[in-house]
Amino acid sequence: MAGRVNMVLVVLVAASVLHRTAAETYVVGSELSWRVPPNTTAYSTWASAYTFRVGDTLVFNFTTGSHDVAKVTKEAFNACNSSSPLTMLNTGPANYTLNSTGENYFFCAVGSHCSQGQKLSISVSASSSESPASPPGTTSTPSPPPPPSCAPSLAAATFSVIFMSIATGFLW
Ligand SMILES: *[C@@H]1O[C@H](CO)[C@@H](O)[C@H](O)[C@H]1NC(C)=O
Ligand SMILES: *[C@@H]1O[C@H](CO)[C@@H](O)[C@H](O)[C@H]1NC(C)=O
Ligand SMILES: *[C@@H]1O[C@H](CO)[C@@H](O)[C@H](O)[C@H]1NC(C)=O
Ligand SMILES: [Cu+2]
Repeated sequence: MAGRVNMVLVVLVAASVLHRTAAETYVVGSELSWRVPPNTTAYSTWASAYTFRVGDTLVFNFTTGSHDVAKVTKEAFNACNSSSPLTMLNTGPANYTLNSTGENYFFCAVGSHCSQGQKLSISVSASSSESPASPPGTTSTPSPPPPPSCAPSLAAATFSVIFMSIATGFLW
């Protein structure tokens, strides 16, 4: 009896180690932080290194009053139109926890910062969806890439528990 219980425990512990559900936190722009960038591709280049998921948090690091964060529609994003944002974050640093899949659009509504490139569009995946390898990361960013999806290992672990229970049952 003890052997069977131990084996099941080992599998369950392994499953919990492999199954990382922790949401990621991303500092937007990494060391650039949230400011008027030196070029208009800086934030799209930064975003291309990551796979964003619902539940992950974006940290917009800026000084209150110098910048802000407007979450907007695609149309407003393309036009840098800040007249009716979906969400406004005025206090920096500002955390935004992603809560919807698909494209999410953000820009700074101060002055002409948006048209100068202080804008970020990201593609957000479902939190539990399976994702293959991380996209090729830019070597200029120090942040680690997001962990791989945990779905396959959890399925494998569950199967192992069932299989071992049956197998040890037969041995008795
Ligand atoms: C744009 O600015 C970012 C941030 O400073 C920098 O990493 C990147 O190399 C620049 N890209 C170009 C094309 O100059
Ligand atoms: C924002 O996120 C950072 C990093 O996780 C955390 O240290 C900070 O306390 C958060 N700030 C707020 C206001 O939640
Ligand atoms: C997502 O979060 C924002 C900011 O907290 C909130 O305004 C918005 O209603 C949320 N959307 C959904 C679909 O929960
Ligand atoms: Cu700004």
